[in-house]
Amino acid sequence: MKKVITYGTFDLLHTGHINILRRAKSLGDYLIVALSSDDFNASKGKEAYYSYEQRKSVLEAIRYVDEVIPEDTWEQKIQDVQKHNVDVFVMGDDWEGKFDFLQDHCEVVYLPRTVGISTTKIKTDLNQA
Ligand code: C2G
Repeated sequence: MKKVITYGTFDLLHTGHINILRRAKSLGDYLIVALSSDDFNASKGKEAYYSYEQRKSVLEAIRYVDEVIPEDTWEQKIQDVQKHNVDVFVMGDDWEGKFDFLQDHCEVVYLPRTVGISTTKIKTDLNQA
């Protein structure tokens, strides 16, 4: 079984998230999403609209997602790859190059972001509505 992992906040789920999840799953047979905890988001300077548990429930309902684990630190990725026997690490290309250190442990793939949509844009547009 070829296992894929990706990381993120996945707040206010949108087609950009769905597109990366679909493409990540297409690279293997089993997709793990390491979902940013509320505390980790705070350390990223992000405050998600939905709580970790709410975001987790949404992700678990997506056909491409096989497992959701918590992302609590920047430093857990190597341990996650080893612990879950991950073959492929996937992120959007806004992170291009940032996680190349994982190449010693698994394949590292950066996929083009979906243009024109983001959680930040949703919040901004709604504030102006
Ligand atoms: N994404 C995308 N297209 C968009 C928006 C997001 O492909 N229009 C991708 C991002 O590149 C990322 C994933 O969707 O791979 C999740 O995005 P976020 O929830 O914004 O996650 P982020 O804040 O980038 O956190 O340790 C890594 C971090 O947890 C990543």
